[in-house]
Amino acid sequence: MEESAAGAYELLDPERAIAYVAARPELAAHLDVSAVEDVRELSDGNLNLVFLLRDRSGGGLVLKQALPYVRVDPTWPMTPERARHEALALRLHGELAPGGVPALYGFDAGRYVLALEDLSDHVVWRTALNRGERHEGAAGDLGRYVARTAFGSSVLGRDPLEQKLLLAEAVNPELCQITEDLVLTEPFVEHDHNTYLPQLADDVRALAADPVVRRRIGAAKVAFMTKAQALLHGDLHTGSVLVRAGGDGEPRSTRAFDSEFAFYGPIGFDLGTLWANFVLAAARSLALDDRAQADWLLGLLDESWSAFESELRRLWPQRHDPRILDDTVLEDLLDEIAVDTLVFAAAEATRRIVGFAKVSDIESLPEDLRVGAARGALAAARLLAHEPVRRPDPRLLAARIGDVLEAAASGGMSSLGYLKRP
Ligand code: SR1
Ligand code: MG
Repeated sequence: MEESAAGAYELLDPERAIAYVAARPELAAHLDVSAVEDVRELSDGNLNLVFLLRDRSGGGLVLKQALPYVRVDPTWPMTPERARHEALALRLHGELAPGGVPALYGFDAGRYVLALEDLSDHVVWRTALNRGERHEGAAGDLGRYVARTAFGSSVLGRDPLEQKLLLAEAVNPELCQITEDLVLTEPFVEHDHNTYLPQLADDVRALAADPVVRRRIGAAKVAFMTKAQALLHGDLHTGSVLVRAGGDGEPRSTRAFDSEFAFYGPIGFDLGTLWANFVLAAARSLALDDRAQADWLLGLLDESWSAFESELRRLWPQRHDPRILDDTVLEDLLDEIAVDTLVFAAAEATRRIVGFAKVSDIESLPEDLRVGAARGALAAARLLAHEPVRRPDPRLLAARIGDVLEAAASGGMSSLGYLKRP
């Protein structure tokens, strides 16, 4: 039994997972408990227990249980209520962006368990990217997912009374605090959570002391805490995305999962998190001397943004209140979201190099290559934070980021992030 503020609850293990499903007739359509052939623990994120159960006739489901602490650091208490937030987001996002998230088969508020669609024919996108694979169309799918969920959960597409009730239900203070600390504060100050290779000490100091960075990140933190535009995924990095390539009669599939950080926040936060992780993947590719893959990855900035923008424009005629929301409002909103995207991307790229939760794109590189990749990511973050406060051309931006990453990967950049003279 595990204690939480809400009381004690029993944690799952492989045996209990079978008994759990057996006791829930509503899950029988997805798994034949009398014919279970495999129960696998998949818990590889930072927070939760995850089990995949499969039966002999091809049925299967996933059980995900929130622990009352951080899985990778059990001394860090964490509300299991986050499971309710994930269920809320999965339900609403599933309605607004069909096929964009795993199906939710059930939610158990007493044991903080979600029963989810078996997506074991998919792969975590970060894993695929680390292998140098390309999943064409996935970034566009995610741009459309963000547009549909943002439009449909916000006052743009929803009755304002209903939207306010949803917003109240989605207030997620503990998980937001993690992001406020880990993404938008700690990497830019001295903190015990910060760890990095000693060769990067000057880069980290220079970034944190840069007055433009401090001003933009500070403003971004205020925006994160106050700009309740839409029900976001809240943690939309490439490790929160499952992809399946199309072929053999199966369509392509892209699913955003792990939405426990969902809350009403600035739409650019989801896009910026994605952008940063494309940049980190590109830094890895350049460290491995694969410029073609890095160019493809940096092209995903444009692919995701263009899909987002086109979808928002497509939905715009269905806006809830066209009496006063005319087309100029849409243009201003797109400008605002793009500018937010830039700075949230800067924060996410920085924290994945400096802060508590690192990424395998960089961490799995041998140390001699890791320095250049990490230095490039920090320089790219600085570049993003220095962008003018206007809607960028993502292709031109990507080209500049590519140059910075390449210079760092090839040792052509000093520790302060400036290009060395040839
Ligand atoms: C303590 S949680 C650390 C990180 O893991 C999650 O996936 C979020 O990205 C969070 O910042
Ligand atoms: Mg996660």
